[in-house]
Amino acid sequence: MLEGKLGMVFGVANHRSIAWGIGQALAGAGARLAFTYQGDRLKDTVSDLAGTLSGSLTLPCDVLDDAQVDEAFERVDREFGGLDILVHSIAFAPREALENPFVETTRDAFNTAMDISAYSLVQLARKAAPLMEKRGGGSIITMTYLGSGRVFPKYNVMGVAKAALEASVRYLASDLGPRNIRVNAISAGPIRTLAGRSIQGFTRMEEHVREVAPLRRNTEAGEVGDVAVFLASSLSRNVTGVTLFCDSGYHAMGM
Ligand code: NAD
Ligand code: 0WE
Repeated sequence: MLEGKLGMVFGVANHRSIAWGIGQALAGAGARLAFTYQGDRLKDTVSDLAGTLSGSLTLPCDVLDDAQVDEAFERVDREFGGLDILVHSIAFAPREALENPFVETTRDAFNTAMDISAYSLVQLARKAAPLMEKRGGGSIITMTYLGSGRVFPKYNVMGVAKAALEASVRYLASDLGPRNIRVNAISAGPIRTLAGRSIQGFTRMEEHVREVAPLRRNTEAGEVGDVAVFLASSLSRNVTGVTLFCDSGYHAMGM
């Protein structure tokens, strides 16, 4: 499905990361990938994971550092000569902003969450566009959560950032569509990743999903990966600006 395609995957922290589930699925479908990691701390883990996929690259990229972002795209341009797929699987809010009541969110915490979790998609899309244009178009995929549109206790400023992210998907789709670059989001159900499992009450949330979601089970990173293969492939060539749910159908329920 993705034979000969070139991709860049942002957001692998360890083997549980949704970005890793997506990377494995894209590579399984034939794509060659560059994985970026945030900070030296993650270098060895991400290099070891990427090393299990043939032809892959590993590069540093903290989205708060414009120089690192520029360097990452320059290297991919040099080594790949273009880009077909970009996966954005990055989010962060200061811990206290996910623990205290939302009304207590500081300006700093609000800005940090928006910068890393929403603005970074705009930044990466702008950098990817010229590389994708060289290939006649491309597919940009980001990760979101149902907390963008409804209140999940303690998701707080992340919900606000995801609302901005989903709106950014639509505005980016509008800007980049004429260059045959599609922009879509996958809204995943709760998954026990580094970012997921540190949330208190995560086990209760999983139990709840298992009880009420139409498919009566939770979401796995590999299933999100398979949706990403669809969004990266020509099967979705007429799909852009959408948020696709991969959540056992949970979003459809009112009770
Ligand atoms: P994760 O912790 O494995 O991934 C989050 C990634 O964000 C990490 O790799 C981290 O290094 C990266 N990151 C944070 N700050 C960064 C920065 N300044 N520069 C570059 N990278 C930075 O957790 P995950 O659950 O795989 O999260 C990936 C995405 O999926 C996030 O957008 C998250 O909101 C979304 N999501 C997660 C769930 C869930 O339940 N786990 C559900 C729906 C959506
Ligand atoms: O997007 C997320 C979580 C992202 C996240 C996680 C952390 C934990 C560690 C962002 N920033 C931080 N900062 C930290 O210091 N998810 C979709 C997972 C998640 O988080 C929740 C959820 C779900 C699901 C928080 C409350 C309720 C549900």
